[in-house]
Amino acid sequence: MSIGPMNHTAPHGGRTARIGLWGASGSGKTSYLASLFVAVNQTQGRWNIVGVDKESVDFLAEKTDTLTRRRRFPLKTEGIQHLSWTVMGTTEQTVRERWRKRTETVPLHIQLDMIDAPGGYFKGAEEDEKAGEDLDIDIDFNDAEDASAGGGNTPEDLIDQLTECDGIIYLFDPLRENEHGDEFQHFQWALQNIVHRAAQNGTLDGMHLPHHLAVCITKLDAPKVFHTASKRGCLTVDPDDPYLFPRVRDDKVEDLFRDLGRLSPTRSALMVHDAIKASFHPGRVRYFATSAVGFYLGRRATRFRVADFQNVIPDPDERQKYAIRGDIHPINVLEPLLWLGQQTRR
Ligand SMILES: Nc1nc2c(ncn2[C@@H]2O[C@H](COP(=O)(O)OP(=O)(O)OP(=O)(O)O)[C@@H](O)[C@H]2O)c(=O)[nH]1
Ligand SMILES: [Mg+2]
Repeated sequence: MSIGPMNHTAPHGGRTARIGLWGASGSGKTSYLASLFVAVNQTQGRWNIVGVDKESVDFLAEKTDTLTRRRRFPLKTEGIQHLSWTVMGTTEQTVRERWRKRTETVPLHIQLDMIDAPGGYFKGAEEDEKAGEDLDIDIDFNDAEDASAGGGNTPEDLIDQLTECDGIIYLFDPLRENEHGDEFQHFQWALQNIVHRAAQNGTLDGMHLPHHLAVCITKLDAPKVFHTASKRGCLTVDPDDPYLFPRVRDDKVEDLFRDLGRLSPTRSALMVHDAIKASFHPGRVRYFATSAVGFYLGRRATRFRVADFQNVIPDPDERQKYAIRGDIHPINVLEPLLWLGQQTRR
């Protein structure tokens, strides 16, 4: 597995999928990216990832270290950060011959240009103060100067950049929504501006945005989210997973999104769900239930135990609000990226 830099010209000649991350402050955007290297490693050699430039190489190396060795979460993002990675693997392709069809395995390289910005930007110019309260500010891997490299650095610039993306990963944090109930406020400011910009650019596809959208429920490992998914009968296990970690059934994720939305004081996530339906092409939206850190697995345990699953605990050093208890086992971190990468190649 490599995180070294590579030549910017893709060896496969494939096109780059530009992907933006969208989500309120503290919804888990940076943690999601920070867990990507481990998520790729989990595939046991089926996928590999390399940084395209130094900033992207350093991001993977530093953030992986933060989550896995230091067992801490990344700090609140300052400014817009551009990251560029190539994810390499193989895919099955159907080949039509004269009398029959057959599948063959072909190399697949997905160029990802990612944008990570502070969640406060999705509400417009006004700063989100609440989200920073629980985060430590003395160790900063997100150098503000680096972060502003490669494009403007205001909420309006972020809207421009998202409008130009092929795919968007929208992170919905049910814990934040449960506490603040302001998801729709965040969502609609950005959405209305993206639609407006796409209309100006002439890229609207009828009444829909041209983007593919991966809607990711974050923090599945958190007890409130996990128990809701469990009570609603949404959980399943992948028999190929040696640790038998629970996952949300593909056909239940969208229902879970609505169920979690109903638990919030304002039910604003229900309006987000309706707004997604109104603005994105139905065939271009997919829901995922994710966790950057995944469930806890005891040192000697060989499989998931529902009696002891929490991998996020109060920080014993009290430097940050939370710390990570054991190894991380990202859930559905690579999958949305592969889905977006594959969709946008077509
Ligand atoms: N339980 C759990 N908590 C998480 C997870 N990912 C992130 N968190 C928590 O959410 C907090 C915020 O995560 P970040 O990744 O910084 O969120 P962000 O969206 O990048 O935030 P901004 O940069 O402020 O917009 C972390 O400090 C953790 O406390 C996860 O997978 N599980
Ligand atoms: Mg961040």
